[in-house]
Order: sequence, then C-alpha cells, then structure tokens
Amino acid sequence: MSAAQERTIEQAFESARHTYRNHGVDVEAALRRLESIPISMHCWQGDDVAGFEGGSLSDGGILATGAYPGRARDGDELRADIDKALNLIPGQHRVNLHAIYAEPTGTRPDRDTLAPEHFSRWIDWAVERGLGLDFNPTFFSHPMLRDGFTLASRDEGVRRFWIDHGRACRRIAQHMGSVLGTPCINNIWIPDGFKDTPADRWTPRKLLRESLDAILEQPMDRAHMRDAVESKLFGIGSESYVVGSAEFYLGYAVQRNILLCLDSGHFHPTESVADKLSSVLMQLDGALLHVSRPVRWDSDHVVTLDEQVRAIAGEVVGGHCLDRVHIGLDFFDASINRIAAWIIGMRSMLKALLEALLMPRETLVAMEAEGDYTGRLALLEECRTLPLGAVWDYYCLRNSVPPGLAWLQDVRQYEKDVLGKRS
Ligand code: RNT
Ligand code: ZN
Repeated sequence: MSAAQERTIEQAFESARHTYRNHGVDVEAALRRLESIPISMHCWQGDDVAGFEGGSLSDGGILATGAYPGRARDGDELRADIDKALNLIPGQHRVNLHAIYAEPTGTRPDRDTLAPEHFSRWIDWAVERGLGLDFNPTFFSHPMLRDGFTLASRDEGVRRFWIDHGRACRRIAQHMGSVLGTPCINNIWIPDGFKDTPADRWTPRKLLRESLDAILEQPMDRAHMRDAVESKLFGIGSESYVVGSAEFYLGYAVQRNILLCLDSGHFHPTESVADKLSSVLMQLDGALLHVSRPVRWDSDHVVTLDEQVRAIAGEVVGGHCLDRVHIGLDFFDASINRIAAWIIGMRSMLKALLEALLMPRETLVAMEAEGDYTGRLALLEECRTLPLGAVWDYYCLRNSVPPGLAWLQDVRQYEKDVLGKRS
C-alpha cells in the first residue's frame, strides 16, 4: 500500500466521519467497540469438513460440494491456512474446532475416548497466538452413526458410544478454556432424524433428552466451558423429521440454563434469526450464532453482507447483547479458494457489525417511541447509503490488514506458493 493510497483512505474516512457525526454517531467509539468483538472462525471450511481420522465416510446430512485444489490435509496445513486467513482479517478472533481434528500420537483413539492431550498441538498453537478456542463433538461421519441416529438411537450401545463422546468433548473443552483463559463453547449438533414420515415422533426425543442429560451430568466450570445445543429443520436424509428441532432445544436450553445455538440455515426460509434473539434471550443467559448463508436450503454458502447477516448484526449490537451472544461462522464451500472463503465470510460479518455500530440508533428508537414511523423508515433507508466502506477501509488500515480487495492478491500468491503444491 503506497503512502498516496493510505492518504486517500484517510481523507475518505475524515469525510465519512463527518457524515456520521451529522447523524449523531461517534465513529471512533464504534471502531473501538468493533476491535473488541471476537468472531469464532470455524476450522472446517479449510478441509471441507473432512477431519483427520482418515476415513472417507462423509455422512450425517452435511455435504461440502466442489473440488477446488489445495484442501488442508493435516493439522499443520490447516493451522498454516488459518494463520494466513487471520492475518488478513482485522481484529483478534477465535477458532472453532471439531472432534475430528484431533491429532493423537500413536494409535488413534476412537471418539468415545478422546482426551485433551489429543488436541495439544491446537492448544499450543492457540496459546502462542493468544487465540480463544471453541469446540464441537462430531456426531457424524462415523460408523457408529447407525441408520441416521446417534444420541437418539434406539440401540443402547450406539447411544452409549455417543454419550461417551459427548462427555469426552466437554472435558476437552473445559481443558481448552482453562489453559487459554477464555471459556470454550462446546456445541452439540446431531444429525438424527428420518428421511420419511415417522410413526413415532416421541421416542427419539425422549431418548435424546436422556442422552443429553447423561452428557451434561458432570458439572463443569462455566468460566472455562459453556454448553450449547443446535437445532435443525431438516438435513439430507432427515427431510421428514429431525429429533433435535428448534422447540426441543429451546425448551431444553431454558431448562438446563445452557446456550442455544441458532444457525441461520436451520429455519424455514422466511424465519429470521435476527428476530429470534430478543425472544430467546428473554429466558436464556446467552446464545451462540452459527452465521451461515442458506441459498434455497441449508446450503452453507460463504457468508456475505446480505440482508440476513445485517439484520443479525443489527440485533446483537442494537439489543446490547454482544456480551451474551457468541458469534461463530458455519459454512463450507469446496468450490472456491478456501482461505478466501474464510476471509470473505469473516470480513462480511465484521462489516455487518460495523454497520450496526454506526447506526443512528438513538434517533431511530426515539422516532419509533414517538410514533414517527415515517421518519424511522426514511432514516433507515438513508442509512443504507452512508459511507460504510470508507470507515471499513480505514479500520483495516489501522489494524494493519489490507483494505478493500487488496487481500486477494495475497491469497492468490499463497495459492501459488503453498496450496498449489498440495496434491
Ligand atoms: C450442521 C450444523 C453443524 C455443522 C458443523 C460442522 O447442519 O450446522 O453446526 O455445520 O458442526
Ligand atoms: Zn451450524
């Protein structure tokens, strides 16, 4: 970046700051706030949710499509790719792992006997970089996923295996959180469900409740780990019935006082996750977000600055619940450069938060309170064309990452030097 380009960005920022100030918005305060918001970047975009277990079994109704070259094949490659991405994203963030990314030395333990030491390489790496970690048990892509069922299976042996996996993962999360000094969120998502019309919707849900109770039995220190549960509407192979539905987990999270995970691809297309936040947070301490981009279905496209993401950011910021809502991303696109996918998704989420922080919220709320809905609509519409891009570029500059599209060149170079050499 030349000195002249930097000056142009600074000038545009000065002018933007002026514009926002005229709307009563303190841009400096917004930038400081944005700097303090960590986004949990999901490791699984880097390898198409394959993991390191070596099996080729991709199961459980989630599917990465595409065959773009350069997928990370082991922990060293995945960490190098994550490093590359994080270097091009402003701010200090977190990394979200799954149990399939264990790196045991010697014989590989099965998932029910995983332990913290199997993640020591991830933990050392996170310590070195000052990164927080989040975690997920992996209830898919495994032979013990029987006929589409895990924790809700009618087979006691199957349930037992997955309960032990769930327990092991909570211990791993607790360890990660205590070493890193920031609570590790351990999110449970299971694929269980029926392809076709069930005759009995009750038994699997009873079994799921029992299994979850067994997993959560052991009390853990909330300063080190937090439990979350993630619902789903349908999946590939569970089109007619999903055991862990939205209502099931909402009730369960309230009853157990744990976090509810809202994935933006897991609801009917006209439902709004943004709207759900103020409802669920009436009863719950906190929520976890899996920000995703469903295209016609739960397709897990790369997050972009679309209406849904902007609405979510608007609610989290406007509802003053940044400390209660943990923001994570969840998408996996194997048809484009995977590092670019992370960067586009993370930067879009941050732009959405910045936009929300720059809203003349007090004015809007005052208009609403006075019944001035005309003014509210007019101002909201005006906000769409405020100079967000100028503030964003300046934010990148001051956080020493490339503004605008300048990061892409860097990623293309890495593709040439590193990704292109992977077979
Ligand atoms: C699946 C859920 C779940 C997974 C990840 C890999 O529909 O969204 O969160 O995407 O755990
Ligand atoms: Zn998800």
